[in-house]
Amino acid sequence: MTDHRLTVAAAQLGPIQKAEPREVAVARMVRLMERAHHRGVELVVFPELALTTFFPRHYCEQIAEADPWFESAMPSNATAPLFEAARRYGIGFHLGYAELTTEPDETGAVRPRRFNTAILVSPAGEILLKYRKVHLPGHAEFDPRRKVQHLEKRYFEVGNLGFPVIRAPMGALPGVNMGMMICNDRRWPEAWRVLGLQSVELVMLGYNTPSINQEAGGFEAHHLRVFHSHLSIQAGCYQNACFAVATAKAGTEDGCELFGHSIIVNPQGEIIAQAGSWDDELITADCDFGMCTLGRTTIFAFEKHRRPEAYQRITSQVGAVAPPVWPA
Ligand code: CDT
Repeated sequence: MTDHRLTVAAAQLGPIQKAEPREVAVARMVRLMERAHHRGVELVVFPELALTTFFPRHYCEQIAEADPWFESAMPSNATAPLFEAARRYGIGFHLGYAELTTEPDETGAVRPRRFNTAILVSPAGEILLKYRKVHLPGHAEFDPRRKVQHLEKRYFEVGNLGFPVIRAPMGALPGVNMGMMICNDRRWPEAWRVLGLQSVELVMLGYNTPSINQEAGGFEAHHLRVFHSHLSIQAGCYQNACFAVATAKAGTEDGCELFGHSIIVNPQGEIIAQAGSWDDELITADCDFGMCTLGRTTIFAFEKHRRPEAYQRITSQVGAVAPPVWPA
């Protein structure tokens, strides 16, 4: 029987404080890759913005003041040890980071651009796939009502690469269909379905999610924050017949708590591994991609059952409209 299994890990990171240089974070990540190697892992998934503190909680009047938190080269001197570890151990990895690039915008003007980005790197150290976060939560201006800011809309542009999927060798497998999303994207079924429509088998995603909802638009109990994260990922996997490795940054960072609870989920929507600490922690699972077949050929055989003609509102409309009122 053909073996379709890949051993994957979520490499959860404990907090990275504001003053900590990225070299310290990279050294921690290399240690996690070494542990992954000892546990037979073939692909490691690191969190969103894994190299620094979650800096969108800090306000800078001039956006360029935040540039020290961004990477303008990948790899760089500071991140090269991750690529070297990948080659040394023969392990692929997924990395989230803040990307500063100079490239044309939609009008053709060449200018500095900032994205919340993730890459997938092969065991040979080549970048196989890049994704730029589409759903940016939070706000663009300083909000005096909030105890903690969430300024992703200030520091990042909306990702312009869609939701790409690549089929590439990984571990002992000749090809795995791999795609990415970042943090808030996991709450949007549209993102999962766009990946599902490209036959994704493994979704990699990193997140930084505060334990407390600072939006203060209504009460959200602490435990429900974790529940909603897991619910979204488990539903995404089930409805698109894929695995997901969802990796958190966890613990108290710059005085703000991030809830951790990294998970690996199978195509039945079951959690097959879960982090128990709010620290650097490696959780692993064997993903048998043969498990994707059941959903894909039965209840979620898209080619047989999807009705895009009835979904027109999904792409033509952004906000919700009010329904007609009865009686007409
Ligand atoms: N990083 C990220 O996208 N975090 C969001 C928190 C939203 S609160 C403004 C999340 O959806 O987990």
